[in-house]
Amino acid sequence: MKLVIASRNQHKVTEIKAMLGKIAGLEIVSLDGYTAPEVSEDQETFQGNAAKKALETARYINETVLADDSGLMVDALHGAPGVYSARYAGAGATSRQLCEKLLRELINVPAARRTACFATVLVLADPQKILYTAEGRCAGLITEELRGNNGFGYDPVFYFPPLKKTFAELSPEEKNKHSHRRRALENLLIQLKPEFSG
Ligand code: ITT
Repeated sequence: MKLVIASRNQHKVTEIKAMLGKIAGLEIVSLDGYTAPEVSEDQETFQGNAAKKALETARYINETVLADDSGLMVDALHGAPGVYSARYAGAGATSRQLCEKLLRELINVPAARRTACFATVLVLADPQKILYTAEGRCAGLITEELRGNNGFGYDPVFYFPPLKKTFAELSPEEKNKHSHRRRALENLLIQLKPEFSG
């Protein structure tokens, strides 16, 4: 089965390919080589945006696709930036700009109240309909400064207590073992299992 990852974010594509790449019977390809219009992410939930990205892209390119909508929810900010994670510091903001904006918003918030959670919703769709939906979450704390050079987005300020490091201090393999995206993919694979041997 061929699966096109309906994402313009190369970091996500790399992570998903690394995690799904070895499954027998699944050929994972990126959107490179397809002309597909950018889907406007105007829904209020990760689920809504992931479903929209998946179905619109599947219909346009006439392939089975996997879409990923993700974000960071910070408790002290009542769940922000949430579905606005990519645009929190304006269109086209860098990882550093996103992280610095978040740290400014949390400037007087003590360590105990800096709890946060990454979420990923994956939607698998063919041109006719949504086939499967899966979610994964990962809990952590927001640091007081940027730490580490790996990963992308908010990884430099997302401290993962079980490994005592930020996601940006983890190797790609370590992040892919524990991340919200990994957990969402595992939940998707549980549903897909009868269709694949690996
Ligand atoms: P596509 O919609 O094309 O997939 P995008 O980057 O716009 O790409 P989202 O709408 O899901 O994707 O935006 C999620 C943002 O949340 C993303 O741009 C990052 O800033 C952040 N984010 C998502 N997953 C992350 C992760 O694993 N580590 C760090 N930040 C992440």
